[in-house]
Amino acid sequence: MTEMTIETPAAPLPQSRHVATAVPGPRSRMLHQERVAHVSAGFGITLPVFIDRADGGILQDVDGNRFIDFASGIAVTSVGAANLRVRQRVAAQLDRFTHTCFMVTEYDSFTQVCRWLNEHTPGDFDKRTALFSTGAEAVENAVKIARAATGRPNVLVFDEAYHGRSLLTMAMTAKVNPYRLNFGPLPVEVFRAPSANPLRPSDGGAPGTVDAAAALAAVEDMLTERGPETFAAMVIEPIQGEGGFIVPAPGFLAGLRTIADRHGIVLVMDEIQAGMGRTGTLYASEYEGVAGDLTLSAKALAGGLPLSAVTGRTELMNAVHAGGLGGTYAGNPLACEAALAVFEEFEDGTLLANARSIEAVAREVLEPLVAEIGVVVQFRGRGAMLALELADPDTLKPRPDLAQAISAACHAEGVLTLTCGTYGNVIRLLPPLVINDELLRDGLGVLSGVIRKTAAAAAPALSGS
Ligand code: PLZ
Repeated sequence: MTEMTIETPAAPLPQSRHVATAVPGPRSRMLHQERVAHVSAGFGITLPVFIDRADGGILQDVDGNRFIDFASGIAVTSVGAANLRVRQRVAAQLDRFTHTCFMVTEYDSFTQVCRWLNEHTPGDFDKRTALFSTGAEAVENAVKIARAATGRPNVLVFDEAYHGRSLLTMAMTAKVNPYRLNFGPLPVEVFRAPSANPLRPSDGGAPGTVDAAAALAAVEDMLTERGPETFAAMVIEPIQGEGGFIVPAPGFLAGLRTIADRHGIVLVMDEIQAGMGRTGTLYASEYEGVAGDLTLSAKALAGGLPLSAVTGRTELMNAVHAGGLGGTYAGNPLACEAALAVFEEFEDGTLLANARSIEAVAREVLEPLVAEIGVVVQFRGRGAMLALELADPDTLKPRPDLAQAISAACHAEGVLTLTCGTYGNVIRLLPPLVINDELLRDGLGVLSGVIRKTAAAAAPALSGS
């Protein structure tokens, strides 16, 4: 048997955009053909290039193309995809052991991750944490905990929500295609209330007319009709992610807090996409001064390793019978070490400041497009969770065709953008918080150039040119 050695790349990955071939290049095309021959067709793909290395703000593919990363693996690699602290801690743990199963024998890193989350999640009350692996698992377990604590069955969720792909969480997710199509029947205990989307009010009112009070009255009506005493939990994203990077009307989250308190409903803050520093505060709900009874963390929590958490009031977290929570890989030791490295990265406040300066730079480059180009109807978001919505400026009819065309053109020029939204007409930016200023400006420059070109080609009258 030949001896294996771990080769660490000697040279740092250049932090510059470089388009060496057509995108995707020949090697990626070949690998993609092989993928199709072996991988279930059920997985979609945003950009079919195969990644060889990633670090900082760059993804390098097998053809030598270097893409500016405006995706972070969907808000995961906030500290970079090859963060030194993460690599060192995980490597040291690899040498000790990879797994014991926390339900079989214990290890201290699990406790330390829970301790940090108890201390840093919103809410000035005594807390406990439970660790799992994926975001959907955190959501499912929050519902289990809320049911065990309240003895009630029902769950309230909102328009435009995304909470996962497992059977319960896909029922909690609003969008049918691709998430729910063909996968029913769905659990019947999930009810959906209007959200407070400032651009597209659920009540069909004119844009900008939504106020939190009206949306909250609709939530109360919904609860009254179904019986508030049947609801265990109310689950909300402080900024809705997959649904379109929607920042709810001010006061909406605080109003939900009041309603939850009035009816003894557990308020679950799904911070899986918006949390862990993404928006410039550790948790996005801090902007509204609202604390969930349970707060969910995942994605960026462990710098790319699978780890998720439910953190919340001790009386809720401890209402579950011993043995009621768990999972073979829940709080895997490699993932826990990675999370401890991520916490160290957040310690001096630089990453949070980076998120805020990413917003400032992106606002400077992208916000003028709203006035300049009719179909860019809104620039929104917080910190490094930002989006542009494409729609007809008069009717607000969504233009997913333009969002797709713009995104594809960015990909061809070496900038990895993602789309989102109920209508697929939103371009979202989720750069790693460690992206340098030059790369950020280069990527934003490509995006704004592409938007101008695409809008002008699609509808000269609307582009203002
Ligand atoms: N809650 C708020 O954003 C995951 C989904 C990608 P998992 N969002 C990315 C896809 O198409 O599958 C997400 C989220 C919020 C829960 C989840 C679910 O987290 O780790 O994907 O299970």
